[in-house]
Amino acid sequence: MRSTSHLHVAVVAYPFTSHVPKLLAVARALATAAPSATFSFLSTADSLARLPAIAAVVPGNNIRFVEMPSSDDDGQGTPALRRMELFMEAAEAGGLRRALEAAGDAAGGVRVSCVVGDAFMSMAADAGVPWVAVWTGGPSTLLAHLVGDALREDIADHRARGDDPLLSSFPGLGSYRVGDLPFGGAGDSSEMGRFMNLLLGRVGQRLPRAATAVAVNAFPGLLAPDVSTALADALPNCLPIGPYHLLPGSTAAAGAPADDDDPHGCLAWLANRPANSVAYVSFGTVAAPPPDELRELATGLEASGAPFLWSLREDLWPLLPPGFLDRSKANDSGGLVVPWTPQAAVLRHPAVGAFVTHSGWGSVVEGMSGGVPMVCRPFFGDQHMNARDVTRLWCFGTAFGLDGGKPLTSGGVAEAVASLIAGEEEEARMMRTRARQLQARMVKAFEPDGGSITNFHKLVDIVCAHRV
Ligand code: U2F
Repeated sequence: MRSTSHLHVAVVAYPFTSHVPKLLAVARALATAAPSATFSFLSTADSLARLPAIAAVVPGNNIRFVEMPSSDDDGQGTPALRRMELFMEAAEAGGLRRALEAAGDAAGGVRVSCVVGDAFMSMAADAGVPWVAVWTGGPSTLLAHLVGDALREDIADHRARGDDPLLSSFPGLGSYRVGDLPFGGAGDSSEMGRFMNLLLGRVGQRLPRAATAVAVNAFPGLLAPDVSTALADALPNCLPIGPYHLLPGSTAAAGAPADDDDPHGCLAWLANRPANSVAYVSFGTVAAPPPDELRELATGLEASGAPFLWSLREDLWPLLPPGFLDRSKANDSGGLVVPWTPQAAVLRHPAVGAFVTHSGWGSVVEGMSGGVPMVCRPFFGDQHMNARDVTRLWCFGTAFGLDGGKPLTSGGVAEAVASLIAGEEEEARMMRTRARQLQARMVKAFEPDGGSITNFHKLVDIVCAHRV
């Protein structure tokens, strides 16, 4: 246990989508490892209000929650993109610095000695104290953002010509295609695309210049060697400590979620299903399939013959095929559709045998931690690169929509799900085996001398080395 007098660490969240719980998992782990230090967790009031009560509980009771102003707007009815823009403009214009000062005042005048911040909050580079950045997305995508403009220029020609070569001239990116990249695609001309490009462009410039260390949500040895090497070359103290949801002090490490984290009774429903029989479906917190795909997916799930648990935003339920929800409510179809699940626990449940996912990075590593093979349907951002890794590097799943081919159809879903769950063919058997092998490697990484734990202790030392 470290001597931590006058140590005040601010953990700064990017207060949108699923970034807050991921940063909180890191904060809880650090606060557990350094119980005499003070931790201030900074996020907006509404994002903090959405966290389950259990999130605040750590043995040393040393995390305090500090509200960051969301914007001049009241947030009610303001579109999500506008709220993100207003928040980031304010944070860039001195808002983060003022929030750190306020955190110091609230801690009895003990100034913040180190910022551990979501890499999206890259204005922390100018906060005047060491900045430890936490990357929540796919690590290969981080590499693409670090190359940034050089890569954009190179791919513009390819896109204009409509070819899709491997990115062999960029270290670490040689297994990916132009079409896998998180920027430069059709979505980039959207308002959201422009906002994310600006935000991630700043991240790519500031991280190598100003970060003291960068945490990534992977365990050592998971990434392809050329990706790991390129990240280590580009970044100071690049530390794979993940998956973050398994770090010491996390709810996953502590066991099953509290009942109020499972208001729709998903775990009880799973308890009545045979091992490896259920298809779990979720597209995370942002992505939504277009209406025709949603219907194809629903029809395909029913046709697969597998029981399914589907986390789907309620505003999309009216788009499901006629009678689908009634059949699932009556349990005739063997399905359960709910607006939210305790996903990490669901994926660790023995009944789950396949995961239909948007391949957001958090979902990919949660699926691995359950040893569950995947069907990917990537939409935007890092999701194509993540799906590429699932299908070609780790080979424990299939994908729709990679290389511009194989769109999601009901027949494709039925076949992929049935095959991953119980297919006798060699490929399906191998995918199930590889999923279990990845899970076993992840478990090893969290043993006392495992790779993630060793790196986590290095991170704790870096964070605790700075005091006021
Ligand atoms: C964006 O990701 P998302 O929030 O859409 O996706 P994930 O990284 O997969 O994280 C989703 C989290 O939400 C949780 C789930 C994950 O931790 O356990 N969750 C849940 O608990 N219950 C549910 O019913 C549904 C989800 C972006 F879209 C991705 O491309 C990026 O990789 C990601 C990076 O942070 O951010």
